[in-house]
Amino acid sequence: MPTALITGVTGQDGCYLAPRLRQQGYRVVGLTRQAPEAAAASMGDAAEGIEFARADVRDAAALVALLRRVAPHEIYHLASQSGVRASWDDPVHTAEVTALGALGVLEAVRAEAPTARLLMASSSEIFGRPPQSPQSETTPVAPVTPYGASKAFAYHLTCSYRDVHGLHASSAILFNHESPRRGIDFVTRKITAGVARIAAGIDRELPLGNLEARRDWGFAGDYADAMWRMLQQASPSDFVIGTGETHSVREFCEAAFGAAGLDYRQHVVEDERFLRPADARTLVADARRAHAKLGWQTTVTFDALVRMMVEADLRRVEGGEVL
Ligand code: GDR
Repeated sequence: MPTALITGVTGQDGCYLAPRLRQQGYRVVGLTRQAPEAAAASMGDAAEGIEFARADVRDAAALVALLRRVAPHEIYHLASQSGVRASWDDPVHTAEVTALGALGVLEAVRAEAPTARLLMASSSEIFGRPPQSPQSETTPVAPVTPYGASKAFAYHLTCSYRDVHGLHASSAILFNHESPRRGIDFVTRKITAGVARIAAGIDRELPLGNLEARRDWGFAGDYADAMWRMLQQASPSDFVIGTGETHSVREFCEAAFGAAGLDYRQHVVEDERFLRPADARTLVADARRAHAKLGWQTTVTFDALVRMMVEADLRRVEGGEVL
């Protein structure tokens, strides 16, 4: 039975990746900062069959000891401070967790598990405000945010550890990916939770930042599939993962409010508190390499994704959950 170690297992992507690996017969060890009971509770059904290990990714010695004990065949490094807006509020913390945490994982793998396969969860934010659209594996890395710069640091060192130390290490350059498990601070979930509250009469308005920002939004379950496929390749390499379709925040609002029979223009208000010091304007993936080499395809359209998220939040509010 192969063993997979997933860092940041309680996050959205871990909740899709862990059950997928379990279904395929992996032993899955999930790294979390939380107590195992709290981690399992936050993951719900997705926690089934996972062995939890507790450590902070900034603790290099703990990572080394963990790899020695677990002896993983595959490592998925998903742990991160993943809020772009939040990275402006605390850039040093972001760099410690997202940049130095990734370096600690690379070092631990080099020292204790040099034959394991490593997947670094990277981000389209490494491209900043790219001169070309769509973005592919050859687009220049030029981040404009503390989060993007931290992910770029991890990306460059993953290339370097692969070339210099011969690790089977690959970066998945993931564009925005969403689901009903998305954190409430990200714009898609903020919108669908807002729709559910407004539909239930709990709220009337939804304050948002830049409505014209465009993103390539896919379904998180498909991105977990891409990560697994990447580690099944004989040789390591980096892949851009995204749908190739772009929509504005405004279009997301229109679709999400529309799915609940509402008109977003009557509820969405622009609020400068949610504007960012710098924001990537249009990010859209050219994932042709992933299609060709990994046989990877998306399975959920933009409209289906929006409906899935709105319906899940409507059900939560109906069930008495406070969003
Ligand atoms: P992003 O995701 O920064 O792209 O990073 P987010 O959903 O936070 O923002 C997307 C776009 O929406 C605009 N926006 C708002 N965003 C938030 N959060 N709240 C608002 O009220 C709001 N109004 C408008 C933003 O300005 C932005 O343009 C995500 C994260 O998951 C990263 O970890 C990941 O690496 C990238 O996607 C790919």
